[in-house]
Amino acid sequence: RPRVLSGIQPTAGSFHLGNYLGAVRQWVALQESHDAFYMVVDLHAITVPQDPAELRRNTRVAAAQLLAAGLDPERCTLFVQSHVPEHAQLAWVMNCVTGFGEASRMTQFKDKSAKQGADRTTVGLFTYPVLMVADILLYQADQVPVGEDQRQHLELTRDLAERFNTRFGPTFTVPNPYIVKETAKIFDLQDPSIKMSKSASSPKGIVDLLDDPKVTAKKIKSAVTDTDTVIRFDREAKPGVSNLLTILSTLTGQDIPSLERSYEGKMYGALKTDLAEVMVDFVTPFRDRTREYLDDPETLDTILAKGAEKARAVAAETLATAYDRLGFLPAK
Ligand code: AQP
Repeated sequence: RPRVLSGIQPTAGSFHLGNYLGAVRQWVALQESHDAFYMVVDLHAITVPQDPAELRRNTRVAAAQLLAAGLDPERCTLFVQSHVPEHAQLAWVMNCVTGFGEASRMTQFKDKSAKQGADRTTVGLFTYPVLMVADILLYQADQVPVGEDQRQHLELTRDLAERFNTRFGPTFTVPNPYIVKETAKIFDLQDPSIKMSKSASSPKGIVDLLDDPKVTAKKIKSAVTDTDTVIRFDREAKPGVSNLLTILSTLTGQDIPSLERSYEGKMYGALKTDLAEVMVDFVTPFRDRTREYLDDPETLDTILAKGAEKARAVAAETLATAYDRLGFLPAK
């Protein structure tokens, strides 16, 4: 079975609809056909300030949501990144094969650091993509299911894997991105020219999966569309409507042309009402299941401990090979 690896940050508590449609939904499907490793990336989360108590809680909330979304610990390896120290260890190695200029070209870093200002930007945020490289290479992943915003980091991963392999001998699998075109970028409900995002979206523009379902319905109903009246998929001319169609199509399994046909002659209100209903039907059981996992932290922590053990077995082997190739003297 080919291997997949991916991660999600525990920063905000609730996942948003973009995280789910762009990434987590694929994770659930891929556990059936792939040897799947999924993690809550708490090391990545501390690249921006975190309150310790909240980080601890949000890490459990993230794991609970992944289980609620359908990850099955019998079918995949689910763990917390900091439970596997090899991530930080290989990240250091990969930092030392990354060019400073190369890292400086990462657009996500440029955007985020420009917003925060140099004094509030950590060196950790700068090397965030390199930690991600280490995350992926440790597991010899063939594919990495992510949203479009991670494409550049995946290219860096491929470059660094190839560079290391050329310099020191074959060590790492060169991974491919696994990006589902239709849902690779879910847009902000209020500003459909930007991606739905924790750091850039306004509260009305982002759908948090753990929100009160009534709030979610309201956000869908007040989504920005356009002054036209036709319900048609056209990313350029009708970004708001197209985003709503994408979300509805993915959650119902109905393709976009058939949705367009079913809304012929209907107003935007009809589309929004239907989508609001579909969303409420989706998030209500999701919230309940998440809460059930959180009500039993012992079981949750046991799942994560077992996951970390399985992950470590793979990660330790890769790190040992990399250390050996580099010429580190083995510890007696
Ligand atoms: N809008 C999106 N559409 C599709 N996929 C998305 N992802 C994020 N936003 C969208 C994908 O979700 C996965 C987890 O990403 P993350 O750990 O970076 O999560 P985050 O930090 O909570 O996501 P944001 O909103 O993107 O945070 P900001 O903007 O603050 O950095 C990834 O696979 C990502 O591609």
